Amino acid sequence: AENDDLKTDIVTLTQHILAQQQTHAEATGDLTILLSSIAGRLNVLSNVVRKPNESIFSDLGVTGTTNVQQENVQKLDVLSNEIMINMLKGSGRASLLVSEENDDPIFVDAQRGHYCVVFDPLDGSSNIDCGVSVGTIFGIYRVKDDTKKATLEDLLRPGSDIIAGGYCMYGSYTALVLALGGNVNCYTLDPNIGEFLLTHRNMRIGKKKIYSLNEGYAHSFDPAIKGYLDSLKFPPEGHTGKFTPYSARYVGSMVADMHRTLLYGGVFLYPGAKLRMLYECFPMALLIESAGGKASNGRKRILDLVPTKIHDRSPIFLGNVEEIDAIEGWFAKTAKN
Ligand code: P6P
Repeated sequence: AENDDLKTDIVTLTQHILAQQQTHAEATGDLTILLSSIAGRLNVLSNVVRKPNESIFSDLGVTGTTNVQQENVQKLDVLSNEIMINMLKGSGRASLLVSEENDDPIFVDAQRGHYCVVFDPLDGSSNIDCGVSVGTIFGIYRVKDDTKKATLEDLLRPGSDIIAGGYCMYGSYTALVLALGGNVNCYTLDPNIGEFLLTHRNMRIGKKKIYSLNEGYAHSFDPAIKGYLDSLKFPPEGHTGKFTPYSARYVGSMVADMHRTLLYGGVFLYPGAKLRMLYECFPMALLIESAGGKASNGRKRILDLVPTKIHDRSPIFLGNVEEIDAIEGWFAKTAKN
């Protein structure tokens, strides 16, 4: 038939989430509406990030202000943040928002505000000017008590209470990777129709031997990290025969380093307490665990951590189970010495 070359089994993100909703009799559709609202806006952000010279702010560059992390804020950070906040308020499904760009939490009077959303609107934005992939990271929690207004207690709880998490990477292609209901699915944006299409169903972490971290901090690495890294780079004492060292890959944009780790495998390390628990560590830990990997702070499962403040940070090691087990082994061994 003339349509043979037209793929007819395309599944859009909204259709796929709706299909998953059907499997939960008690589902009200609120989460579907929230996730579809987020996806719709990530499509807009993908456009904004790629055409900075046409974005609302004509002159790019530093705004001169700094965010709660004392980092220079690129105008696209500000724009992306406003786009995300306005969309989430408009969805009527979220009653508490925490953004990397806002010192304080944002409480929303929502018609059905059963969810809290945490997000980094444009992670890795210091890479924008050199054209490296950046991304949006988000996590979703359900409020503990529907009869009460949301409070910070709805977020200062174990990371394992997160019910959905994901990122959207604005790279050579735009990929939205979502962990929901124990599965990880990747939806790739088709810019011709403005839809995210299901391209990787039930993702499982790859198995390549790659390690990823900023070795510029080697002078201050914990002995456990130094021991672990040396074991990837050099053959053990007395080793004979072939030795295949790991490959080193580091983009410096968490979403890009995470996407590669998920697709290809390996291990991503950020030993310093820089990455934020709520909207970087927890969504990435949910994703990597749902894809058969592991995420730890060297001593504890990331999702077992409980933040005390909304911008709390944590060291994070994520990737193949055997790599994270090895890192935890090095911490246990060096702690005894
Ligand atoms: P460093 C980007 O600024 C970021 O928040 C993450 O996206 C990235 O993984 C990390 O910081 C890079 O930090 O210290 O290597 O520049």
